[in-house]
Amino acid sequence: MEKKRTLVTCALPYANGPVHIGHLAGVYVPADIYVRYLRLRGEDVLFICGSDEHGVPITIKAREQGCTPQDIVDKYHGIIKDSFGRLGINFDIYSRTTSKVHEKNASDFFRKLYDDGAFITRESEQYYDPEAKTFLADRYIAGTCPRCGNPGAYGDQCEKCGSTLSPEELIDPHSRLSGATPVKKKTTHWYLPLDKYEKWLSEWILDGHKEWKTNVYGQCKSWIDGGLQPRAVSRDLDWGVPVPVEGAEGKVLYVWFDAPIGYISNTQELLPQSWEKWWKDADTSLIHFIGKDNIVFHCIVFPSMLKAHGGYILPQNVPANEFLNLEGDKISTSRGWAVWAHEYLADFPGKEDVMRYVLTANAPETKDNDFSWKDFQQRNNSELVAIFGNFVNRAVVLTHKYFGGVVPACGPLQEIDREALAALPELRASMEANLSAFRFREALKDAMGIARVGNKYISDTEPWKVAKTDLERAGTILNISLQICASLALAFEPFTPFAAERLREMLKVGVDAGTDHRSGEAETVNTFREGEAAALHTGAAPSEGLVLRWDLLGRADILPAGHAIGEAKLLFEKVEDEAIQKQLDRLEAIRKQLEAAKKAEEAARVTPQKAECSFEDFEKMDIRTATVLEAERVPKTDKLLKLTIDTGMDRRTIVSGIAEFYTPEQMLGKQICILANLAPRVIRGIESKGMILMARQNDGKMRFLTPQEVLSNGAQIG
Ligand code: B3M
Ligand code: ZN
Repeated sequence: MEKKRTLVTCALPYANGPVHIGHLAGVYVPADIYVRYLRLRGEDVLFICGSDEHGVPITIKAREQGCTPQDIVDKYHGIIKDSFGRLGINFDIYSRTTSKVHEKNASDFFRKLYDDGAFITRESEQYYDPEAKTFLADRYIAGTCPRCGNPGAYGDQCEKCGSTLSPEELIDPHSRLSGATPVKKKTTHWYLPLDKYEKWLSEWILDGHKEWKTNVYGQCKSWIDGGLQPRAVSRDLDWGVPVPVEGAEGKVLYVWFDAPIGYISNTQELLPQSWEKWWKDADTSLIHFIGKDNIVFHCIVFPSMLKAHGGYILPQNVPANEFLNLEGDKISTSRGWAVWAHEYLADFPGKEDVMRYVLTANAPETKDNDFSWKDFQQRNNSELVAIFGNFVNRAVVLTHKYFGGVVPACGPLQEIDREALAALPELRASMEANLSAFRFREALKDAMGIARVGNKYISDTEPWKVAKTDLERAGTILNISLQICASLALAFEPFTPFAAERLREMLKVGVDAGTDHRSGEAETVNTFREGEAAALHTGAAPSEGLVLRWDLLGRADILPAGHAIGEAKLLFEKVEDEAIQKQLDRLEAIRKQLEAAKKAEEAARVTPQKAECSFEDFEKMDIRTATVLEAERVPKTDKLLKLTIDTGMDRRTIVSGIAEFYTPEQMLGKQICILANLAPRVIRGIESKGMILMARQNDGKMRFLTPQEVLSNGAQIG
């Protein structure tokens, strides 16, 4: 029988920064779990990813850092690829959208749609930098945010208040390239008329894929119900895949047009001869793992592109996740509020599985979820160490102690044995249902359920006591315990592959890890595990001996009596308080920095302009220079100073609420500006005639105004 064939893709991360735990939890860990599970079942799976190396943010980062976009993507592609590899996220290929294969493939894809008349062209007015002589992406325009006054808002978004903006809305817009004021200039682009695909999309998704996750289905429905518009698929930019059409100089494919084609290109790069069966054969089921912000591109835009092109299969499912927060706050790359994969790997060597476990246990599958370091420690210490690790350790150590490291024979079963064994197939069935429905949190609970069953069983049966009086019975208990260990080696292989491998070494069993699809192919250039002679995926299946396959999970006869097992090894180690405190301190330092930056911003923020006043209104005010002759605090107040001033016209008293900002001594002899004709008021029993003009910052800080050089008192201002 032909094996079931599944093509799994993960969103191609932008190579303008490293990946963080939000990416891992939302996309890469669940995808890897799914792939490992299918492979254990013996299915044929191809797992494709790579870096997304085009788009405006990469060009901006390059400009900020004074290097080329290629330098940026080279750097981050390396970091990202390395992190995935070390976390055991075993793509068959991790390539990049700057590869030659992709450039040609994306270009050909566009050209076919172009030749088939699938695009429409539209002329529009875009912002143009007359000094730098280039069109400006919205991101390249900066100005003041009309909502919050942030002077550094961008033409697409204000990062301070989160508003989505258009360049038209910015106050005082200027080019980030030259500082020049942008002008509008006509330009022509190609558009994919999504409106033409509306009916088809509605039938395919809304009628045909009601089984998709509700968050995904719901987003698709609201896009489709809202009415689809043509989408531009090209940009005026010098970084990207050139538009392969005459007269399109200076234009590249829009990054969201070329990136998903990257999935196809990377498959071609890996399997130059057999890639088509993965993309064009209706028997292949295509699954895209993505974050929720990518839903429209994977469910609406890319399928429309594939449909327009023809010949390609469409995604069978798009199990998009929601977002992960960090210690209660939104993860943000620009604010540095994140746990970076490569930093985690450096800080917690050997604990790749722990992060995989915790991110799965808290996966934001149905709603946004939170990662906290305390929870990380707690899950490691009281679940992985205390339950899973503890159980396995007891079973293996006792087998060595009483049976010389050989699986003892299983004697007659007692009720307690039957109960433990009966729980396993149930948990397996539940795991299968959850895994195939992309409910990885629940599936992990089931796997942990198996460890709980084992741990309780060995605690309740106490083989270390029984062995003293009834070795045969102790043998039965340990036989059953070891069978449960073997089930755990299977159940945890998708979730914690490194621990599963250590467990297999302890049990001296192998695993059938799937096919190397490259055999029989021409040598490929960029396989994920470059230079590694070992088989792909989860470790080579041993040529002889016991080999675990998914269908053995839950059985009572996985390990035959007489099978020699290996030495006990620790599956997990405790995470100490100090390690957690170090992480919390790091985050606290970031929080403080962010707060300080926020304060500074608030201080710089401009309050909105007051309602218009007439010249006549203004003329009523008599504003003049004056000099402070005497200054003293008003008794029993914190804020008030009593000032005697020379106005050039008279000596008078003004009571002013500036004691928080100036001592009486600081005011003495200073030339200031006053509103001279303000109606007198009695403040704390003192008659105050006039008002000192003060500039007040948004954070409340105040400074008096003083002429640039000393003037005669009574000089009129206006
Ligand atoms: N690079 C966006 C993202 O990482 C984008 C995904 C492309 S998938 C084809 O959110
Ligand atoms: Zn704003």
